[in-house]
Amino acid sequence: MDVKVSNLTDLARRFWKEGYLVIEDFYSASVMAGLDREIVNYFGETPEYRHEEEFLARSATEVIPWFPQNPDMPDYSSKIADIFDSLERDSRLVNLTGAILGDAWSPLYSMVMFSRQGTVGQAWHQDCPPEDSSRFNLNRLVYSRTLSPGDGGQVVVMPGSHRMGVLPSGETHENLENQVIISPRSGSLVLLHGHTWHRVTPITGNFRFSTNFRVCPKGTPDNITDICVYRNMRYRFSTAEVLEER
Ligand SMILES: O=C(O)CCC(=O)C(=O)O
Ligand SMILES: [Fe+2]
Repeated sequence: MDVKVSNLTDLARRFWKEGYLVIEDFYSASVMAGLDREIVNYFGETPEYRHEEEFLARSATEVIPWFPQNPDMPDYSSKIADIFDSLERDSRLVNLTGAILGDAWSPLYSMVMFSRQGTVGQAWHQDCPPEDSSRFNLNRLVYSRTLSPGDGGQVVVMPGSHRMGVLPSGETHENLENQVIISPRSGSLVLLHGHTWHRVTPITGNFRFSTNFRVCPKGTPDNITDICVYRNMRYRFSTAEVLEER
């Protein structure tokens, strides 16, 4: 897809109205094939969980994270990190990010999130607490394979919810009125505001994963996504602790 300077303003306006933006065919099939190969190679079909048991049980979220660009990780490989770096350096992605956040923004890290076949996906959540509207992360999600509705693993968002405050408490995977279901396609880029209510439907087909190049406005603490808001709790990852029951 052509992300031209001339339509950057329009794309940014759409993002700020809806709290998310989907651009199909952003990356080419050959680039996606290379990314897909590395991720499948890293995880295999049935990787082990790394989150605390309590989190997995309570959050109704089954993901296994990988931070391929983080040199402090024991499994870091500069050759693999290069692949992620080159996707992130794409000038169209850089320009679009700047159009949305302004010039002052900083990268967080990239994160691949893997979900095994037959698992629940991800419950409704906000990546960080929404009380201060100036403090948020921006997800820049890339999908290397197409997931049709029958495969599950669909991304569900609530349009405009980045301005609607805290996600109401309730059922973790409930269908909400006005929700929008995004079917990721190979090469799709999905931009998602961290305060936007979102979830991932159960994985009925093969395993699925997303690659997220997270960024935030400059001056945002780099642990901005440490506390996640679910419908039944607020959870802090660094201390593996339920901060609030809801
Ligand atoms: O895996 C996805 O499609 C969505 C991931 C997500 O919720 C996030 O990156 O914050
Ligand atoms: Fe999220």
